[in-house]
This record gives sequence, C-alpha cells and structure tokens, in this order.
Amino acid sequence: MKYDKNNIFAKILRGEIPCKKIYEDEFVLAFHDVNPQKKVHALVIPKGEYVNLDDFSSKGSEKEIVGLIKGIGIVAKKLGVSEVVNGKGYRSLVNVGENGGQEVPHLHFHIFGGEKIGKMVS
Ligand code: DGP
Repeated sequence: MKYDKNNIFAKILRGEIPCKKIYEDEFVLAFHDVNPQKKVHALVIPKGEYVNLDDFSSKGSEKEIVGLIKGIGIVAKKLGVSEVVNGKGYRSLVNVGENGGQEVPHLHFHIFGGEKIGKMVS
C-alpha cells in the first residue's frame, strides 16, 4: 500500500492548504469537513502517513493507535456531540478503499453529529 504524499490531507498536514482546525496534538489533526453532510461533520486524521484503516491497523504503533482513538474522543467532546456532553451522541465512521467509498487516501475518521444521523447504511 503506497502512500501518496500529495493527497489533500497530506497537504493540509503540511500547512500547504488551509483547514478549519478543531484540535491538534502529537498524534492527530482534526478539522471541519469542507462539504458537511450533517450539522456537525468533522474529520480526525493521524499525523502519520497511513493510506487507510488496513494500513494503520497493521503498521501503526500502539502509541499512534491509542492517540488516534483518544483524539476522536477529545474532538467529540470539543464539538459538543459526545454523549457525555449532550446526552445524544454522534456517529463516527471510516471509509476504506473503493468499496468503502474512500476518496482521500489518508486515513480519516468522520464525526457526524448535532442532529439525528439516520440510517447506518444507505
Ligand atoms: P471519504 O469519502 O471518506 O474519503 O471522505 C473524504 C472527505 O474529505 C469528504 O467528506 C470531503 C472531505 N474533503 C475533501 N477535500 C477536502 C479538503 O480540502 N478540506 C476539507 N476540510 N475536507 C475535504
């Protein structure tokens, strides 16, 4: 699985393209989706070069994996969609590859919230 250093999220990570940043730490960057599908639609990405969840789960270090999952929790709280914050929760999903409908080849977790998300799969 070869990582394309010129994918759009790699450019965002390098600061070559702007984003509406929500949160950043050693392991993750989170920002608002450019084309929001719900009232709240954010993306959480690892800082490391991982094409997708298959790549990350096999090659990511334990620190990176913990960092990403923790990051998702932090971002959900910051956005006010965490069940701990609003009692209603949100949906997080990851698209992997062609069948998953992945468009950007850098692993990203979507966070949808702020309203009922609806059917899990359409
Ligand atoms: P996916 O289909 O899972 O690969 O989702 C890619 C998402 O990335 C899609 O919801 C739109 C978003 N996106 C694509 N290009 C940009 C960009 O330049 N900036 C931001 N903030 N989001 C982007």
